[in-house]
Amino acid sequence: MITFPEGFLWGAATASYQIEGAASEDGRVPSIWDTFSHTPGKVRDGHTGDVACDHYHRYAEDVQIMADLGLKAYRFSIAWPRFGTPGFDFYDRLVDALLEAGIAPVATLYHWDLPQSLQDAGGWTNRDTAYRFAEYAAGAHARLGDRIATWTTLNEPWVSAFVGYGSGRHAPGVRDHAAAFTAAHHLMLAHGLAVSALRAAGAGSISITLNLAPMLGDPEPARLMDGLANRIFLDPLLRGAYPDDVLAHLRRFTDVNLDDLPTINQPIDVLGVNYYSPKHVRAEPGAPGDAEHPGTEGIAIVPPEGPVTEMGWGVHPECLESLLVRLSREYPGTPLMITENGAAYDDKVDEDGRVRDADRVAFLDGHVRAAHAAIGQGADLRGYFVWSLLDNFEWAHGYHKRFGLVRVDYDTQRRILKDSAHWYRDLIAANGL
Ligand code: IFM
Repeated sequence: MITFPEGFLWGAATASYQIEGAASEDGRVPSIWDTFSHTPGKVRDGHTGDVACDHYHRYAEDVQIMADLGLKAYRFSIAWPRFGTPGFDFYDRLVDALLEAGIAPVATLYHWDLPQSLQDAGGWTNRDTAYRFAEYAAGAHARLGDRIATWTTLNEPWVSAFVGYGSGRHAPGVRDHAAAFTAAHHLMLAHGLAVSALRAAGAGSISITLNLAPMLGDPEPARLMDGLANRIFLDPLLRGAYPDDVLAHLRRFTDVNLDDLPTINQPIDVLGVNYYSPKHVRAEPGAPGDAEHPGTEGIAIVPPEGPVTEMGWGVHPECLESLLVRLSREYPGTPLMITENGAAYDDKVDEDGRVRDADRVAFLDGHVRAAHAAIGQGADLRGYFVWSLLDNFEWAHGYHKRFGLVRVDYDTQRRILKDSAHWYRDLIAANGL
């Protein structure tokens, strides 16, 4: 039996556009994902988040499910497009229901649903967006700060910048290497400004969540890819400087204002880590380079060997362990939280109505054990959130990829607890395995 430290925070995560629906209710304004998903050819089968899991209306049922699972915390995101509208009251209702159920609300301020009006002015390539974000953060805290203890500024800025503005696979669908680096810098500036605003307002615990992908393979390409995906955020945020190799690379494409670094480098209380999979790379002369890692000509990302999830992502729990240990050693003093970990599988509902997702249980079991092993090696890990509570809108894949502990039937909105949900409930109850 492995046991986690007392008070370890077991939770599950979701995000506004992926589950809420109610896209044009109560004053919500369009976001870049509304525009993108309604643009033909951008999202598989033309799926949109218009209805999603209808969580906006069914939140009470969903909170009851969380309570039944014994979740200690729920990580959700606040839709910026509802800020300043009557629809923002939804978060009052949600947070109150969570607190009543004894579940700690962990709020993310930005999980990719930028108001379209800001995109029309340049989005994250416009420095002003960072200042608008800090205003929104302060305003959201003014409304909910009396009840939300933990505030996360951004979810996965690498994805916002390099998938949104580099490859264009995500909203806003821009393909421009310089824009991607500029967006990354402005996202970090937005974080820093928001941390100051939240701190000044008395926010309890403040964090940012990064998706961190260990790079495996030939050492030199792996180091560059690590710089472009991981250290490009870790170092400015936690050390106040771009790593030299990253800065040299970035300058091939654009320039950023290095005077922003002290603003970016605000003390935070927790670093959120989203971990799914490593990337395997090798030197390959003549390779064009990957659009999400601008300028990696001569480097190829190679398909994983061994088992993969429905996303095609390799299953490597040992990389979670080494990542957590690395973070604790290279960026000491910042407690860690796994804010997302999970897997998409092609679940089926059996004739008896049960979802036997043994592959997901095995995935989660392996990663929870890896997290425990990392603690044993000194990683200051405070909690673990499964992605995701519910099956939901998986961005460009639409509803085709199911990550949930809970199955959602999108025709009826019926929720079915998968075997993994029962497994997770038992894990939480025992605080171990
Ligand atoms: O669904 C996403 C989530 O929005 C951000 N992290 C990764 C998940 C799975 O792709």
